[in-house]
Amino acid sequence: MASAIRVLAMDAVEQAKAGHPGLPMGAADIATVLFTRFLRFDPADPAWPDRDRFVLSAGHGSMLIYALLHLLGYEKMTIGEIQRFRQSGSLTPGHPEYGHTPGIETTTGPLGQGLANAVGMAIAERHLAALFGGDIVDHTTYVLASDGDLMEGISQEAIALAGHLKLKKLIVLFDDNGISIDGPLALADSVDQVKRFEAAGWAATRIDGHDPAAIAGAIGAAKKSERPSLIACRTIIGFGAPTKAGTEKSHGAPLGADEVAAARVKLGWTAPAFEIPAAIREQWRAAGERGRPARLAWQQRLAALDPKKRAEFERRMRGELSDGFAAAIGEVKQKLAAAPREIATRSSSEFALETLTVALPEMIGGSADLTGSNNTRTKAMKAMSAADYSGRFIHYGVREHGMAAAMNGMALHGGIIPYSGTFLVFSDYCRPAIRLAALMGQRAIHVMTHDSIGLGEDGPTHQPVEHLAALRAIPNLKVFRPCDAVETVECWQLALESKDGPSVLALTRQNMPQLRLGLDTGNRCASGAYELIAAEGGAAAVSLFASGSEVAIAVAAQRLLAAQNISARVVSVPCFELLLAAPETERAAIIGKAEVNVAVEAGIPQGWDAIIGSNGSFVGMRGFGASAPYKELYQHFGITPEKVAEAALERLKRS
Ligand SMILES: Cc1ncc(C[n+]2csc(CCOP(=O)(O)OP(=O)(O)O)c2C)c(N)n1
Repeated sequence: MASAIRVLAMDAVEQAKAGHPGLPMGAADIATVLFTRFLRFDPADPAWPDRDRFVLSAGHGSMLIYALLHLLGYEKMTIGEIQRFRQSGSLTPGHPEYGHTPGIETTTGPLGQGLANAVGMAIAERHLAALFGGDIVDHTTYVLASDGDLMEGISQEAIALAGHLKLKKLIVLFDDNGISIDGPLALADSVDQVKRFEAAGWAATRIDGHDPAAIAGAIGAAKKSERPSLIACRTIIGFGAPTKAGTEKSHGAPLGADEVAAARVKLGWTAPAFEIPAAIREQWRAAGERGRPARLAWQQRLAALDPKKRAEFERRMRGELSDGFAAAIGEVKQKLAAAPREIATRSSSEFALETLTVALPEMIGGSADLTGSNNTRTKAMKAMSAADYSGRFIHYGVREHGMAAAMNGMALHGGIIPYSGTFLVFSDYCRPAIRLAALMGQRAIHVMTHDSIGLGEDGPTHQPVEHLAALRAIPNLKVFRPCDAVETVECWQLALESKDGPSVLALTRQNMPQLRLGLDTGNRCASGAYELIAAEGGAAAVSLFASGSEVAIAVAAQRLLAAQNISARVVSVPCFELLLAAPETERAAIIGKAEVNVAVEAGIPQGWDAIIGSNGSFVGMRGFGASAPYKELYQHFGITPEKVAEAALERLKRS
């Protein structure tokens, strides 16, 4: 059965003239034991909520999972798809892609991410089991990880968190083949992975990864462990290839016709390319049917559940917001209309979260050790711990990258809307995971506070400058920068409603006046930008655009211009992506037709030309920040109403 995986992998790579045969050939025995004897799944319903999860963290070995899906009877994974490995539109892209191929739990390729996603999946499982009971939620998360996965820094964050939370239903099968692209691992690494995992609180063992009995024994023991488990499976990369096995030559290139033919002989495989002998195919199909009774029994248990509880479970797994959500938004807005607040937007966010997290119990908050600064923990939230998985606040520790990747795992698992906190400047530490959330269309919400030089004395290491632009560059990520308490709740609403992608909420440390007074029942941030203040007396000569903390500066600049009889309007721009996605006529109306456009934002200008045009004037940052009280910094860098008014006047003179 394992040889079937091996030949499919080498044949598909050969046909595509690209790909990685080595890992699938080396890990075939591990995968065969796991998928035929342990993994609980049903090809007839790849999204069955209580299935075991399998994450191929070493995504370059994609042919391993494609071969498995084909052999196990996932309907869409035909032999034709295997033959079209890496070709346009096939279900077998170079690296496994979530949402593209049924049976793929997460997009992998950037090493280390899958392992960290799996930690999030295992957290989600424990949390939902605590809420809905073991009859409904009781599954294991398995990972196949390579040397590369374990060399990546993110793996340390992930395993430390998993060990700390005692995620006993997480089992990592380490393809311990001692080879990476450059050659023997000894060139670059000499870590004892078993000791490393043990130090992080895992159960860890070392076995022969080509011995089915040893593999089964180790998985069986891991399933009984009270801790997460590492099984280091000593394997030979490219197993079966007569001259290239055990070397990097089998890692990332076709083996070549002669080697493939010789491997067939060595493996005792006589069938031609892409043909699986009937007897072996049957055994695989039988393995694929193993999980059906378990799924049907689970469905019966779900059907027997208290109807309210069942409806709630199903709603959460569908990712739909609760009926109480709209009312919760309305309630926060009403409070702000009745008693306006001059507070930092990070505090406005906390104010909104106090109500939203009650309406949406699926929101699981957290922070990378900046809870008191990010204001992401609401009063009623208990911390999640190994002793109590029902807690809804995760102390991620100083592990921004692991946090963002675990959030992706929770979102992918379903039933949870993860949100987190760190400083905006550390978005760089989360970026690879945020990018993958965007690629996979996952709703992970990042609260990122201290969003500019406005954070003040911590200085240039902590002051984001290029971060808004860098985040806006990620497709399918929404970057929100609200200007006051009302915009903050509106941006939260939009982030929560963005079912198909992640969001960043960039929030201030410093207080902001509430600019939106009165009650707006609609969401003015929904089109990404809107006219906050119209020009007095007819058409505007100047349009002033700003986001977040600089909107108040634009408002003050408008008054300065008015004193000189220049009519200006102020447009608040809380979300570029929504504005740029708005219908052309709507966008044109928001941007307006003033003679002069000026934008102000305490960041670099990159990206603003899409709004203000190449003739627009930009007031903001051109280099790094500095260490001083924030009001002085705004003066020092010339981000002031006077400078904005000056910029407008200068442009008017020139035009
Ligand atoms: C973050 C990241 N860096 C680099 C790569 C490119 N890459 C793909 S596989 C690999 C290493 C291969 O070694 P290993 O993980 O041991 O896999 P094996 O050779 O056993 O298949 C590298 C560096 C990547 N996919 N992700």
